Amino acid sequence: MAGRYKSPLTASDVTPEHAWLNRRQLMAGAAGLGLAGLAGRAGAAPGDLEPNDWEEITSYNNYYEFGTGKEDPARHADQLTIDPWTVRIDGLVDRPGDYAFDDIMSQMTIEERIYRFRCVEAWSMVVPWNGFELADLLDLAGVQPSAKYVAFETVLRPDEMPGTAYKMLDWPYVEGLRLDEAVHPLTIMATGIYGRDIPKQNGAPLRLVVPWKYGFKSIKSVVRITLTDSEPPTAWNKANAREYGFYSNVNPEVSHPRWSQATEREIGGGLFSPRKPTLMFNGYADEVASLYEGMDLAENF
Ligand SMILES: Nc1nc2c(c(=O)[nH]1)N[C@H]1C(S)=C(S)[C@@H](COP(=O)(O)O)O[C@H]1N2
Ligand SMILES: [Mo]
Repeated sequence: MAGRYKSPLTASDVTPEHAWLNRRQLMAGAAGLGLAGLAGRAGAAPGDLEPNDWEEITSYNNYYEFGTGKEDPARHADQLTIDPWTVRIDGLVDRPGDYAFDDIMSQMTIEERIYRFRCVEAWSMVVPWNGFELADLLDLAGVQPSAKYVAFETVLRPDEMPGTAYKMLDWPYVEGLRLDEAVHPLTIMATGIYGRDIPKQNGAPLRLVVPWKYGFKSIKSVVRITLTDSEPPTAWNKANAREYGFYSNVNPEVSHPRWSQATEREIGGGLFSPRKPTLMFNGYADEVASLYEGMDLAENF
């Protein structure tokens, strides 16, 4: 596996909220290599990543299982039971089974990753996630050589998820990555924000974060991860294949059929702040462009 990506900035550089490290996020790190992942570190990337504040990140959300309004998840997601939680890892793996969230956490190294987050709706934030590399979780289960894709599934509990009464999407919410995307060191399972447990509206207790793809790829509250040899179906592609492709890499040159993706509105930027140019692969081209060498990115959108 490739070397660990070093986060360009840590939240401590820019905000006092970093002081909030709760027990679960801390102990998980302490069990592995450690707190190195939480400490400040130098890096090579642009230094313009100022994280959004806690309030913005946790009150403006997309989580359709709790409703389609941006305030619905913060209002309704407290109904979701997240303890106990298990993730079934199955398909083309050596050790399929139900992995308890706490057991996973005790074996993972929690790091802080400050990532740009770009929704397909053309707004963006910067989020200081805590989490671990998906590759490390997949190593627990032992990926078999025949595996080529990874499929993900969100919990489906109609009693706790009022939005699922409406067939906005074909529940449960599902997503997928190619295996090389899944094991890329930028791809994480996020378990925290600002050192606190990730709030339910953001996908507690663990959600995927793939920073170079549109936000909908970053599936929340994951209960199942399946290694497969063929491209898995994805919720938004099933809903509208013309508008939402399997890859959904952030690309300012490929417009959504109904709007341009060339620029984005920064959440928290204020009413009169100018739109920001959207960057190829959301600013992570140096790290990930090679994954798509030789591919037509307009065709494979
Ligand atoms: N299960 C599930 N995952 C989901 C969604 C959803 O509706 N259900 N919305 C997606 C979309 S469109 C975006 S932009 C991000 C939003 O993440 P955030 O609320 O933490 O900012 O979650 C993604 N993951
Ligand atoms: Mo989104």
